[in-house]
Order: sequence, then structure tokens, then C-alpha cells
Amino acid sequence: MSETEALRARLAAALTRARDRSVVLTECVDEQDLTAQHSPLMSPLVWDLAHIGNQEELWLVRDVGGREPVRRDIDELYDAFRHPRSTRPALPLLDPAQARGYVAQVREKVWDILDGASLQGRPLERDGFAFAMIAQHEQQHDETMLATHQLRSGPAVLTAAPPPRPVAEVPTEVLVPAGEFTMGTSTDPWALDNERPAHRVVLPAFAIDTAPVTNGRYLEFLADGGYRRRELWSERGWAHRQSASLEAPQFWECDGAGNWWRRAFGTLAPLPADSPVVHVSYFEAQAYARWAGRRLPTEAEWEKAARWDPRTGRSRRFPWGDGEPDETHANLGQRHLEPAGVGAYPAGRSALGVEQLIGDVWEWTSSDFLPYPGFSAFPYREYSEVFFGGDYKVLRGGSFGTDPVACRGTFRNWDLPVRRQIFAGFRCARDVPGE
Ligand code: AVJ
Ligand code: FE
Repeated sequence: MSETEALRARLAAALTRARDRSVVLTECVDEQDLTAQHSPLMSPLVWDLAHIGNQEELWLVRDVGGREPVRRDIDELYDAFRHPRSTRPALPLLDPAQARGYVAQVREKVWDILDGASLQGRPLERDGFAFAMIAQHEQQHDETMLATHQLRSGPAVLTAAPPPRPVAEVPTEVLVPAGEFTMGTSTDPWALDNERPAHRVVLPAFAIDTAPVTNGRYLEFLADGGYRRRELWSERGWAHRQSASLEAPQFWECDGAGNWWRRAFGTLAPLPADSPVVHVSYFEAQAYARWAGRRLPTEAEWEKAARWDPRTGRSRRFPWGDGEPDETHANLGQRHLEPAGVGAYPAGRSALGVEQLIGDVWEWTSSDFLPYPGFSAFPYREYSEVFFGGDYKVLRGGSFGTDPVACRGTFRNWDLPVRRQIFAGFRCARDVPGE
């Protein structure tokens, strides 16, 4: 098989895996559930489905393929910038059968276009970028649909094996020595615009938690009055805590005996003490860190802990090396429906010994979502550029609901600091003066 044929096969596999997952997420509920609004923060599932097809049509059928539009008339309906999520149920959307037919029709054309694509030449096609971008886009919406499932009420419809159990105790924190490292990438062919270009960053020494903060530790913060103590919260965080009446992470429930439970995908289960806390906002993470006498890591600190190899001075693609994740490295790809206990992925450890950076939970960082020096929007401003400016906080590492195609050591996610329907947790860091 030639290199181009191997690339074609990898792109086809990524597109197929994304579609299989979109089908899983949309075939397990009835029409009513597909078109309903499960939260004003989310689109109806049927909007995500047709939007996936519409992006694929715009970039692969029309742009790369140079073909005639399949449905130009629906572009406006599925433009995320025209209609806020809360207004989408009222739009004259394709119904579930029409949406399924549409995405299948687009995909048929894409197979033909992929067959004939040079995968060289202009940047959009080089190394199959546009096809990989569309696979990542579908997987990102699949994770969003998974979050919609988590908000949906009713009995469980999704199933998955439980995550692996911890195999070893992990030390509390890892010391990262002062010095320069390479952040971002200029060479990863499927990296998105905001991950580029590679640039050198100098950091003072710091210490970072070996693993994400667990439910057990978070419960100590809660029991110690964490949600009532003004001094632990930032000004904006406290204002939000009050107006939103935050008392605990989303989906936590306390029973009459004072025990905490967690509702996930239609099932109520005892809170697993040793697993990463999930469904907390940036503001809650920040308050916890202050309570613990620590702080959130910056985005650069997170990436150095994940990628920098002190033996070679290089930055790796993933904590464990340059190779793609398999099921021993990280809890990714909706293989499980919850984060794994701390210590469950020793094979995923970084060169510095930091664990579970990839998978389990997205991790809030203290950094605003901003462009790297030398950033240039590609292929469209609305992927990243319109979100720069400081309203959004960066999250790193991916969750149990993130597919490997949309996750790597350089991958940047972002959201508003009040959001907690995403699969987000965090780890803490601290300064190490005099190192
Ligand atoms: C990168 C996850 C913040 O879902 O809003 C999907 C990804 N961009 N369609 C989002 C995205 C366009 C984006 N996030
Ligand atoms: Fe989108």
C-alpha cells in the first residue's frame, strides 16, 4: 500500500468511526427525544446530526470536491452563529428521518471525493487535513451530544463497560523544573489552527498534581464549607455561585443519611471517591484550589507536564510518546461512560510521571483562550478566532467522551467559566520558589 493509500484508509476509518458513534447517540432514543430540548444550553440532538452533515457538505463536497450543493437551502438553519442553541428547537429543522437521509447522502459523495483526492497540493487537502478536520468536527459534536444525553431525563439508554480499576497509588505531585519547552505544533498534520505554530515558552519551576482532583477530595472541600466561604472564591466566581445557587457539582445528589450520589446517563450511583470530579465550573475549580492552598495550572504548565521529555528536551505528541492512544493509555472515545479511578492508566504517564492528563476529564486551566504568537486562522475564522479575547477559559486533555482523533497533547478546548455540563474536572499546581 502506498503512503497515500494508507492515509486514505486512516481518513476513511476516522470518518467511519465518527459516523458509527453519531448513530449510537441518535438511534437509542425516540423521535420526541431527538427533537426535544433537554437543556437551553444544548441543541436538539437532531440539530447536531444535520449540522454534522452540513459542515461535511460545505468543506468536503463543495470545497474539496468542487461538487454542486446537496442542500444549499438548509445552510442557514445549521449555521451555529445564526441561531443560539436555545432557539434551535423552534426552527423548521429536518426531522430525524430527513436528517439521517441527508447525512448519508453527503457521506456517499464524500467517499467518492476521498477516492479521487490527491491529499497533496493546497493546504486544505494536504495530508488529508479537511477530511481529518471533519472527522474531528463530528466527534466534537458527538461529545456534545453525549453531554445532551447526560442532561436528558429518563431511564438509561447508553451502556458501556466500567472503566479499569486503579492499579497503583500515585504520588501527590510532580516537580517540573524551570526552563524552556516547545508549546504547540507546526508539524502535526491534523492539528487545528489554534494549536499552531510551535513556539518556545520559558516557565519557572512549578509542582503539578500527579492526577486530577478526586470526588473524595472535592467532598472534603464541600464539607469544609467550601461553597459558603466567600474568601475562597474570586469576585466573579462568588457572584455566580450566589446567582446560580451552586452547592455541589452538577448531577450530585445528597440523600437523607448525608451520603452523596451521582446521576450519570440515567443511573444513580454512589459517588466514587477515588475518581476525578466531573461537571464543575471553572469558578468551582478555582475555589477548590484556593481552599487546598494551591492554584490551577496555566495552559503552558499543563502542556509542559504532558509533553516535555527531560531526557531529550523534545515535546512529545502525547504524554507517553508520539504513538496514538490505545485502551491502556487513556480513557477516551466513550469506551466507558465515566472517568476512571486515579492510578488506572500507568501506561499513559508522561515522561515527568504525571498521570491521566489525556482522557477521563477535560481539565480547566487558569489561561484565557488566546492565539499563540504567529497564529493564523485556518480554514475559517469561526473555528477559533472569534472566541479569542478573554471570555473563554482553556481546557486540556480530553474526557472519557473525547475521541482520540480530537485529542492530543497540543489540543485546546475552551468554554465559559460558568459552564459545567461539559465533562470537566481539574488538577492543581503550585509555585516552587527558589528552584
Ligand atoms: C472546541 C468544543 C468549543 O463545540 O463549540 C464544533 C467545537 N466548533 N463546531 C464547540 C466546534 C464548531 C467547539 N469546541
Ligand atoms: Fe459545529
